Amino acid sequence: MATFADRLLPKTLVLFDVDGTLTLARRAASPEILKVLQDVRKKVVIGFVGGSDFTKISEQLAIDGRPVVETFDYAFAENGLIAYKAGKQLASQSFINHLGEERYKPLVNFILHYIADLDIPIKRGTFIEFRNGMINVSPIGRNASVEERNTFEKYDLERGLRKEFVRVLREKFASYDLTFSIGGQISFDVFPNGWDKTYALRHVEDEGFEQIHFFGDKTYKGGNDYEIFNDPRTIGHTVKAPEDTIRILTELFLQ
Ligand code: M1P
Repeated sequence: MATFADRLLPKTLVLFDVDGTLTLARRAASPEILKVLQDVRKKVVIGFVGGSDFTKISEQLAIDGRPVVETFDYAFAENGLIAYKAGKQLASQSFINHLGEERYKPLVNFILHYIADLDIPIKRGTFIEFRNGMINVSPIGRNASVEERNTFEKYDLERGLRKEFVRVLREKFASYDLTFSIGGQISFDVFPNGWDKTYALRHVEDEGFEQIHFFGDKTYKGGNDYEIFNDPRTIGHTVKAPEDTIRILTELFLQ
């Protein structure tokens, strides 16, 4: 059971998506939002729930080089498959253990063939990123620069490249019970059904919180914030950018 007795509202937890909610896509958080978060933390308990891996989120949310597990009470990367509370790592499962090597190999082989056959203007490197709780698949490759990302995102929006890729995978690997989630600019995440951001709630459900707020930008159906935003355990807030997050936090907790 969490105590957080130093907070004015110790039974209120506020969780945040990262990209589009606390930061611009893949960018570092602004000093302004980091200051608001630390002010809010004096009142309530705070945490982030990102789809990305822990290292990337840590870089984005670091304050003066301090580890994020010191500046957030709960840190959930890969939808909560990597989880920390008060600086200590919590036990979790892994994608490969869940799926098994025998089923994983045909999936990876199919994805790599599909990407090899895709005729897109540029390709870079790291087309599949293997993470603890998921794999991340990118047709252009995760080594793309910021400019290349932006160009690909536009190109994909016009052509529905990722949507079609995901449609094919859903059909071909229907028996695998996997979720394919387009959460960012150049890729999509693949994880077992139920391992969306609601997975993070498993780590806090016995902690005695009376209110759990969630802030996210991709709260629409198909977005990677949809499930946790609509979960009956959370009070959802949709934002379009970090400025919205600051505004709502100020209205709710800083006046
Ligand atoms: O947090 C949203 C997504 O951010 C990244 O997506 P992309 O590289 O496509 O912009 C990835 O880390 C992805 O896993 C994550 O869901």
